[in-house]
Amino acid sequence: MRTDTATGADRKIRLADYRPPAWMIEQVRLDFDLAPRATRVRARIAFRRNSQAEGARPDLRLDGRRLTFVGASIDGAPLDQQALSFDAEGLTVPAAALPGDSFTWECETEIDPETNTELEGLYLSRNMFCTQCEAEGFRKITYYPDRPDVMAPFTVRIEAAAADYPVLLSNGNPGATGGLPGGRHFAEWHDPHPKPAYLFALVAGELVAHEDRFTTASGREVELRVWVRPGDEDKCAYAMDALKRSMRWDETAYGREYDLDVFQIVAVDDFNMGAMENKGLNIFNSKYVLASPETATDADYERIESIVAHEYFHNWTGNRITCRDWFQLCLKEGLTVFRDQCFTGDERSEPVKRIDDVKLLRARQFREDQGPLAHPVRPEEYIEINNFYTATVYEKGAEVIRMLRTLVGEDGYRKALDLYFERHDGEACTIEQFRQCFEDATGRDLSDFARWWSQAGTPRLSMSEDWDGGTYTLTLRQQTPPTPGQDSKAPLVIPVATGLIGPDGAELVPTRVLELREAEQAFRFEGLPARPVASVLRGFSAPVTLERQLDDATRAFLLAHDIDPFNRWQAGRDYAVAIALRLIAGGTIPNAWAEALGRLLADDSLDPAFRALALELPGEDEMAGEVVTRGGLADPDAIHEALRAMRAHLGGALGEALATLRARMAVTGPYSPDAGAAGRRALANRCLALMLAADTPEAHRAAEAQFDAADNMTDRIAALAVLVHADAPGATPRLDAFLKAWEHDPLVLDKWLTVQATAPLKDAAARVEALTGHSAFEWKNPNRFRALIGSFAVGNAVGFHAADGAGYRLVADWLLRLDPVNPQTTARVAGCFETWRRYEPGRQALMRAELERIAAAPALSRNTREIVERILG
Ligand code: 0A1
Ligand code: ZN
Repeated sequence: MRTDTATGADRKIRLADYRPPAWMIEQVRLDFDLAPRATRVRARIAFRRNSQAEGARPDLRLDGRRLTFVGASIDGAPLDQQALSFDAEGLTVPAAALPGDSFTWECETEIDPETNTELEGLYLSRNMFCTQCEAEGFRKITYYPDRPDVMAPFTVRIEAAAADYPVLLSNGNPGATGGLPGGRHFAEWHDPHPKPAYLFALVAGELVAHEDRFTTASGREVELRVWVRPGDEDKCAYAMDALKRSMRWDETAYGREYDLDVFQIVAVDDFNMGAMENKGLNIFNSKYVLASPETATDADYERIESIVAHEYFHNWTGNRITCRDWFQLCLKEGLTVFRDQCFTGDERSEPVKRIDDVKLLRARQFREDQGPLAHPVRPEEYIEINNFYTATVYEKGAEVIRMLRTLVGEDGYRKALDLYFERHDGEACTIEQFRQCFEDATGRDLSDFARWWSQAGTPRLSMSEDWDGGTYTLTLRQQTPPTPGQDSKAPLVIPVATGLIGPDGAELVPTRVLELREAEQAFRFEGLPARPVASVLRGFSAPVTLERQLDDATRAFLLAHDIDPFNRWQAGRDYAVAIALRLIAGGTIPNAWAEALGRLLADDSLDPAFRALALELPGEDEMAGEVVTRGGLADPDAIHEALRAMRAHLGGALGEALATLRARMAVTGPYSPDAGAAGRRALANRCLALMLAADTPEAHRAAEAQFDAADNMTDRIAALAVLVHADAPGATPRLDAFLKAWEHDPLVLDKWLTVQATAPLKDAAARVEALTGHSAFEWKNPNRFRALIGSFAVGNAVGFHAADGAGYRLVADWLLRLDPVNPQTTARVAGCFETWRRYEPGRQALMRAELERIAAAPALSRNTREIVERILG
């Protein structure tokens, strides 16, 4: 890692060094003259000295990267270029050249969107101009104080060739439009809400709108538009529907209305992330907008719904109230993820959503928190901010908000949020200001709770129980292992939702939130008629690992009786983990396991979506974590073999029941992505996968027939996946047919690539290598790269961890190739190496060698260097 003395590009930025901006902005006017190789940007910015900053008049420091400076003036007087000092990160106008405490800066720059492959700033995606300014992309458009605590209203004028770019969009409300000589035209936009530069957006291209309207609770009429390429207009209805439901939900659940005359979403094909909440003009990865039954799965529909909601909810949590600095990123992201999780829970099934979210949290965030990339929800330093859009900031950030709600109750939570919106509307805030709203609204002291934002690592919760014939005592202990830069940890405030179940399965003591504040604390439950079975951490009330020794019978008891759906699912998961660990250690599978799952399967009072989750085995990565938690080192082959044997066992033991249930779950009538139908398909397809694990001819025939007859992508891709992953004879002709049917649709081709990249086969690396030569693999597109290389690296333990190192090598080769083109996506995918210390010495050495090879690359980007060097430690 570069040391503290590093300067320029690799400098560490620290929260402790935060200083208020010296200059604020009253108004911004931007004029764009669009051309692929040479876009001209004229910025007219009214600066005013920040009254908070004292002392002599400061210099004017403006961020700027890869800009061609054309000229500048202050209050209309041209500046001599010699009067400005330029460096790789921007320019400085010395205080002596500034006329007073307020002035207008005008500057013209030229940029080259066509060669901008990093997809940050203004770039071209299939001949469409679009922007991505979060976190620091605006400085690639013009010189500007590119920091979130400088907020201003923007007026934008866009001029371009009318034939090539008929649609011209920016933030806010539309203004004048018109034709110009030479086949050009223009459009103006005005955004009255002061915003930081990271929320700026511009789009220009050949687009068509799917239109609708929304009337807000107070009667404001809003025009809604989802913009896509011609030909995709029949794939936007679901995104639009999700948008309208989100708008209504934010009014009902938070009292938050939309605040402009138009709300627009644009789908773009080349995008580093999922989507971006630019004020009034959200830009989306097309993967999270476009859906039709033939091209999108149930999971895609649900993702579209939640991302549309997430970006929309940012309008209040992120845009109207933004972050003071990037260390406060969780202020908008944790809160907005929590809000979108609740939305999905309300729109679909709350318990199923909670289980899905916890699975994701454990797979991504626990993995991060327990490895070399661990950092607090609010980090204290960074080199490249784009590397901190992490599962910890997002998902653990959301868990912190959820815990707050649990601690202060629904009413307290709503009062605190109302106060937050009222007190801080239009401001750039900190976590402390957010916390203060909770303290003021509820009267609670949350100073100890605040450690959740500053202390990294996943706490381990252990428990012991005592029963004296009438009183049950639960003793809870917490301990957080050290993380990089944080050797010793203090106890956290942990809400542990707990219920007690009687021996007959009935609820003895309903859920109560135990507040664990100390390293160890005992909780007594008196006057009980019989020794209870405790259901601890119901609803996963805190992001901790619960260490609990249970026998199989108690796990089966909880799986059968717990009224808390999350813990019911968890009991099944723990049961499966215990069996896998036993198998790895040379043990056998008890028959009672399949019997317990068989009973659950047959229980039609249970939501099919829940049953589908309960039938799913832990993943290989999760198992590696379990092995390490118990002090071992993971052997990927042994883990894979154990899980394979368990699936085959279930497929054999439950064969008939699976076939019958699958048939009963068949959905009739036209496809609908609603949660009920999706749950039935999920259960039917889980049955199919287990049937295939038993490798019977009937199972193969069933999968082939399902693929051949499917009228929707969910069933088609599920059948294809089981065939391809089993290397079944029926796989190749169907892969070919799929390719032929969908070769014109890149988003569907991503599925074709991923299905093959995740096949757990011995020669997986060679297969993926071969696919990198396929014309479907346009590797500079982030979706394609993630679909093949990314999903191989994190979704194919057999291939990635191949004992000869071929998987690691393949991924490292491709990371090195992508890095100069797109550092942001490279750095994200490089996170696949973060678990290297979990594995047996042979794998460790191989992974380490690849990491060192990447680190040694001469012109490695700052993004990838930071990640790889932190992983190496
Ligand atoms: N704020 C967006 C995600 C996002 C973050 C960074 C980006 O570029 C570095 C792009 C998008 C969200 O939370 O949806
Ligand atoms: Zn977000």
